[in-house]
Amino acid sequence: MADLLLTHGYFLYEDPKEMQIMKPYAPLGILYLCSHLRQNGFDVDVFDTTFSSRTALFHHLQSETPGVLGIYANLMTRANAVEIMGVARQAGWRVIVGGPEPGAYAQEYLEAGAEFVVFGEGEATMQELLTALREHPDALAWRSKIAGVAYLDDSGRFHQNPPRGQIADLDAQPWPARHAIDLHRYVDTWREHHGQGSVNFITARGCPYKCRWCSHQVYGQTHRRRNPIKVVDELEWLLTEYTPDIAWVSDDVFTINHQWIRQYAAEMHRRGLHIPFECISRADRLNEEMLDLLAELGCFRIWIGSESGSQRLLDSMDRGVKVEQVQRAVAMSRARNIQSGMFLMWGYEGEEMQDIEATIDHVRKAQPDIFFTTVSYPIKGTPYYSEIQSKLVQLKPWGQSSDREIKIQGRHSRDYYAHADKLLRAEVQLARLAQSNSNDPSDLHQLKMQIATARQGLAATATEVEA
Ligand code: B12
Ligand code: SF4
Repeated sequence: MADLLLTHGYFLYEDPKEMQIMKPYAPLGILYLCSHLRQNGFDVDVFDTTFSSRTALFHHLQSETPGVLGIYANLMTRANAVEIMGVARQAGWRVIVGGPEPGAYAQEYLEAGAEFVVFGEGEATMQELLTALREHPDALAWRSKIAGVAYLDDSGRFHQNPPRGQIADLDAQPWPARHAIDLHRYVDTWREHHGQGSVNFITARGCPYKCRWCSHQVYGQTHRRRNPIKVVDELEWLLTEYTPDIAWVSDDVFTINHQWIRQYAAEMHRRGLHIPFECISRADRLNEEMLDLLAELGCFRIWIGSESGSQRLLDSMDRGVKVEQVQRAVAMSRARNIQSGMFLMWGYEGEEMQDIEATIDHVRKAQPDIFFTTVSYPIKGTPYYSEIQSKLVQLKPWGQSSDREIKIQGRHSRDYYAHADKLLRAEVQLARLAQSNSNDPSDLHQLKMQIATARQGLAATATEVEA
C-alpha cells in the first residue's frame, strides 16, 4: 500500500461535449504534489481518471488495501469528487481534498466525507499531513497545528487553521511527475483527433490582477515566476521525452513579465528550440515587441480575455483593460499570423442592452479568429459572488451541482442570452462576409434574417427575469 493515492474526478469519456473537443491535458496540480512527495520519501501513486472510468476507479478503491486518498476538485468536478469521496470512505480510505474549489466550500466537503480540506498550494501541507498520519494515525491532537487545513473535530465542529505560506522558490521544486501517468496517451489522443500531439506546462503560479469573477482560491493575488532557464530545461526534456507537435502554456497570463519573456526567448533561441504553442494573456500585457517574440517562439494562438465590449462593464469587473487595447492586441496578433481567441461573458451584474450592443460591435470590429461566450456564473470566494450572494438560488443539492447551476434572481432569462448570442454570431459573420467581398445574396439574406429573428427574440424576452 502506497502512502498516498492521488486522483481527480475528470472522466473524459463521460462528457459528450469534451469528447467532441478531445483536447485533454495532464492534471498538473496532482502531478506537482506527486513529485514533491516522492522527493521527500513518500510512496505516491496516481490514478488518472481522464481516460479511465468511474467503475474502474471505484473497483480500485474497493479492492485495494485502503490508505490515504487525495482528490483534486474544481468547479466542474465537484459532483464526481463527492461521489468518489463517498465510495472511498465506505471502503475504509481516509480522504483529503484540495485544488481550486474545496477551500471555498470547506465545510461542505468535510461534511460530504473529507477528513481534511487543504487550502492553497498542497505540497508542504500534504507532506506534513502524511507525516502526522503515518506517525499518529489515530491520536489526532496534531490536527490543530497543521497550517493550511480545515477539519471537523470529534463533535463535528468546523476548524480552519491559519493559512500556510507559499513556496518561496519554485525552482527548487521538482517538475510534475509526468511519468506517474500515461502522458503518451494524452499526446496520442491529440494527434489522433487534431493531427498534432500537445503537452502542457506552467512557467509561473498566480495572477496579481483582480478581475472580480476570477477565482484566486489557490494562489491569492501573488505571482511567482520560475527561472526561464529552468523552464526551457523542462520544455527541452518534454520535447525529447514525448515528441509533441505543439504545446499549451497553462499560465494565467503568460506575458505578464516582459523581461522574463525576453530571457525565455533568448534561451530558446540559444538552444535552437522551437515549438508551436498557444497561451493566455491580457491585452494590456501585449505590445509589438511581445508579439514579435511570441511569433518568433512559435505562438500560433493567443487567448485574449475580453469579456465585454462595454468599457463601463469592464470597469465594473475591475478588469483593468480598455476595449481599444483588446482591439489593438487582436490586430497586432493578426499582423503576425497569430490567431486570436476571445472569451466573452453575458449577463454580468449591471449589463444592459447597450452593453450587449457594445460587445457585438467590439467583436464585429475586432474579428478574432475564435470566440467563446458564457453566461456569467459566480464562483464562490470571488468578489462577484459576494456582491450578488443575496440573489443566488441553488438549483440542485450542493453535492450534485456546480457554481454554474446557480440561478441569479432578477437577471434576464437564459433565452434572452441565447438570443444575444445568436445576434452576436450572425453580426460577426455578416461583417466577415462584407470583408471577404463575398456577395452571395443567399448568405447575405440568411444572415439578415437571423439578425432580425435574434433581435425580435431579444425584444420579446427583454422583460423576462429569473424569479
Ligand atoms: C489551464 C487551465 C485550464 C485549461 C485546462 C488544461 C490544462 N489542464 O492545462 C482549460 C482551458 C481546459 C480550462 C478549463 C476550465 N477551467 Co481552468 N484553469 C486553468 C489554469 C489557468 C491553470 C491550471 C493549472 O495547471 N494550474 C497549476 C497547478 C500547479 O495548480 P493547481 O491545479 O491549483 O494545483 C495546486 C493546488 O490547487 C493544490 N492541489 C491540487 N490538487 C490537489 C489535490 C489534493 C489532495 C491537495 C491536498 C491539494 C491539491 O496543490 C497544487 C500544487 O500546489 C487554472 C488557474 C490556475 N492558475 O491554476 C484555471 C482554473 C483551474 N480553471 C477554472 C475554470 C472555472 C475552468 C472552466 C470551468 C472554465 C469554463 N467556463 O469552461 C473549465 C473547466 C474544465 C474542466 N472540465 O475541469 C477555475 C476553477 C475555479 C474553481 N473554483 O474551481 C480556475 C482556478 C481559473 C480561475 N482563476 O477562476 N482550465
Ligand atoms: S481573469 Fe486572468 S487576468 Fe483576471 S485575475 Fe483572473 S487570471 Fe488574472
